[in-house]
Amino acid sequence: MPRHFSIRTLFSLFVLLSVPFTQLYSQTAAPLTVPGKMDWWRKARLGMFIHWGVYAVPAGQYKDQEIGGLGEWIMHDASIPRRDYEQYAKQFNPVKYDAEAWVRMAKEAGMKYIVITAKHHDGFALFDSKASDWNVVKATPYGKDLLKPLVEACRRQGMKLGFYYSQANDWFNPGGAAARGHWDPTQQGSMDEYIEQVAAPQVRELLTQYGDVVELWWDVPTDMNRQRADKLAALLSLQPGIITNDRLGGHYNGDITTPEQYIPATGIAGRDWETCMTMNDTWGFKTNDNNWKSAATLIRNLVDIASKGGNYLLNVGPTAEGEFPRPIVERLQAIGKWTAVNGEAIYGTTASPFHQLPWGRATQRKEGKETTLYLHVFAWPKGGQLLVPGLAGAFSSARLLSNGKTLTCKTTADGLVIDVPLTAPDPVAAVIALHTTAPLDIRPFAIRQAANGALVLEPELATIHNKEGEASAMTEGDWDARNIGYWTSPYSWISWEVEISKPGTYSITALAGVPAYGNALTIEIGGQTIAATMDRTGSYHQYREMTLGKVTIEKAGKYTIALRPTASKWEAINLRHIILQ
Ligand code: FHN
Repeated sequence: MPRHFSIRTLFSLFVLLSVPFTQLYSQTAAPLTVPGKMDWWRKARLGMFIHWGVYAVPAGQYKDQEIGGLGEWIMHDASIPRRDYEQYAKQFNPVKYDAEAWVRMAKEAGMKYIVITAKHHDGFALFDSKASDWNVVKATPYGKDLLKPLVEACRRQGMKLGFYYSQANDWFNPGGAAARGHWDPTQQGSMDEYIEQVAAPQVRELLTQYGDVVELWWDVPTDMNRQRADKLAALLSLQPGIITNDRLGGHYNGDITTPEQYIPATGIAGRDWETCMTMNDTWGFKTNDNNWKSAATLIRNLVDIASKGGNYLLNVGPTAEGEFPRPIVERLQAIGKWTAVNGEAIYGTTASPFHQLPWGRATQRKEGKETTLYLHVFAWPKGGQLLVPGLAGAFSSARLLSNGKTLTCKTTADGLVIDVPLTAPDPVAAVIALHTTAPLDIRPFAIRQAANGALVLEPELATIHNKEGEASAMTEGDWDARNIGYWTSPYSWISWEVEISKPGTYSITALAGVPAYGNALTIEIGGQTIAATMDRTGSYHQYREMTLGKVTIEKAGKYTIALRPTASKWEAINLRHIILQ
């Protein structure tokens, strides 16, 4: 047994030996019954995904052509014959690979675990596998196992390490599946033999020769059936307490759900979940993909995900020489600068207790009777006061994490008002910590009319109702101009809680971007339903004020305003706001 199996593993092995195997992997693949195995993971919040392999050599180009799509899919997308693709392996010589530096950059960014592609869909193993010669030791001039140095560096620096393994898609080893069909006769073969002779032995190698493995990240279960999945799932007991995801196939749902390239609008109730995301548009390195997300976006994504109780698995695609591209290094440094100051508001916290906040997100930390609320302010208030809508109860003080400064706060009918500096201590996400020993008391917040009588309904104060499993409408955009977007499903609807103090007849207008040929929807308020249409503006980003109709409110009071698409005439739109005037 490798010398660096941790105490955790030894303890878990003891637990396992006392549990009949049949109980370990139940039919619905309930997580391995090692008590508390998710605890560290739920505290970690931020991990590094690494997509690295032979595909970094062509890096998006084939026969002098730019190949669109994901860098790691180039063999498939350009239908590159195996014998041609093998030539890239002969050029794969990552002489600049420095595992210590990689781990240090992840650690300094505030990442608590790394998941690396041990083998992606092109079948190329980054490790010394006896199950297939299509690996870095046998097929490249580099000739050495790439995972072992990373394992050592992680152990030395206290970083947890997991492996991504493409268990079904394998475009090189005969019998492997291909999501959109094979293109090279040499790919033909029995998938069951491929599972038996390549996938299962390689997963066993990964789970027995590289110390503690904290995550096994299955991916794209093309042609996976129960019988094939069982063979692979059974191997997980080699690593007691290992965490796996929902992508094995064969109806295994693993321990975590894996939203990819998006953040679920309201998290995923009842599941641990991990949003995986690229910093540009490709997982594997591409020379010409420079569509980088800003560091601010990445930091706010981390906050948004933590506020919904999820983890962020942020991707790095190293070059064929073994280096992180400069734009990635810069973003990791910026994330590290932010987490160094504000990490206590992320690590070990749980989801926000608020339904919605107009200026940003919240996380919380409970320790016995002590609750610390962390307010992550993206849109800093202009007038020197921050309203936390609906928050009642006494808060002794508020503290700016950036400099420890104490802020005064007072309770009002609308919620807690905090006196804040006129300029944001951090333009990306400034964090205010509120501390209380009393149970949190958050009242439903109703939007009130402005002094001129206007009732402005903004995205971040809306409740977005998505149908389970449907495409989810969500808020998006810059924090000085948020909109509700991805509103593709007519079953998603939105509502606001409002308080109308002045009865009368109100016009209802919308500021929307309507790319399609008009939309139909209904507006419900106080038992009245107004049918409305939205005229085409030309694109999501061409916003125009449009009149939706009129409504008469007879009585002052609290109301719910609901906007429901008309299913027969609905196309996605971007909605910036609704105003009743
Ligand atoms: O096809 C893969 C893709 O290459 C990449 O590995 C992502 C990462 O989550 N997973 C699959 C696409 O969903």
